[in-house]
Amino acid sequence: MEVRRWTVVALIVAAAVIGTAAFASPLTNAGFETGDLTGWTQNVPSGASATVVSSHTGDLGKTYSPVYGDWFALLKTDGPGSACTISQSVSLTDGQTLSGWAAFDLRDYSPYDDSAWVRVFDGTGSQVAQPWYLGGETVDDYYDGPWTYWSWDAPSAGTYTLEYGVVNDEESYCDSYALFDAEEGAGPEPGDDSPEPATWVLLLATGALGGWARRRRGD
Ligand SMILES: [Ca+2]
Ligand SMILES: [Ca+2]
Ligand SMILES: [Ca+2]
Repeated sequence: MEVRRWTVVALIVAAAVIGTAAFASPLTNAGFETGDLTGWTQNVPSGASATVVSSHTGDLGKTYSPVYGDWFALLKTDGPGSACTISQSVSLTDGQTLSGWAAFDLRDYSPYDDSAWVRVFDGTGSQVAQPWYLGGETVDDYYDGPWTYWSWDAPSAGTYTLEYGVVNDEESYCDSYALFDAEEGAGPEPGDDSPEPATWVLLLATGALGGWARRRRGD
């Protein structure tokens, strides 16, 4: 009987370890904690920029800090029709999740509706999803938007390309900014008060150990 109990405990602990590993991002340098764009392919037209920064101030005065760690990516427009992007190809399993945080510092006014996005392309280069998008047509002039969480689950196993982008609308004046960050390893989401699945498993394991110890003492 004792061997069986230890087997159950070992299985529970193993599940906790696997559960924790499942939260690690499949992306390289997902949160830009190298302090640069290592792992990302840049498509930066003349006049635009893609940098990694530790803070940014919107033109309405909002101060942005990293969601995770010390760094986030900051993309600035040029254009029109000439998007500034960074992208990364990644091999995903069926149902595997990509997630992160994005914010838009619009610095233009109607009808010059600059826009920013998170897009996913499949192995043939076709767009399969746009998990996050903001354009000047839906927000106030000079909008300093909040960090917003996005996530996307791969519909099947394969190689996908994640793209972060920003673009000017109609003309090249009044450049806007898009901000991107992501979680690189294990840990709870900001604002999420409920325990992660791995935490639940650990709590169950603790309970199982406690029950076993009580039985050993004959309580
Ligand atoms: Ca970061
Ligand atoms: Ca703004
Ligand atoms: Ca503009």
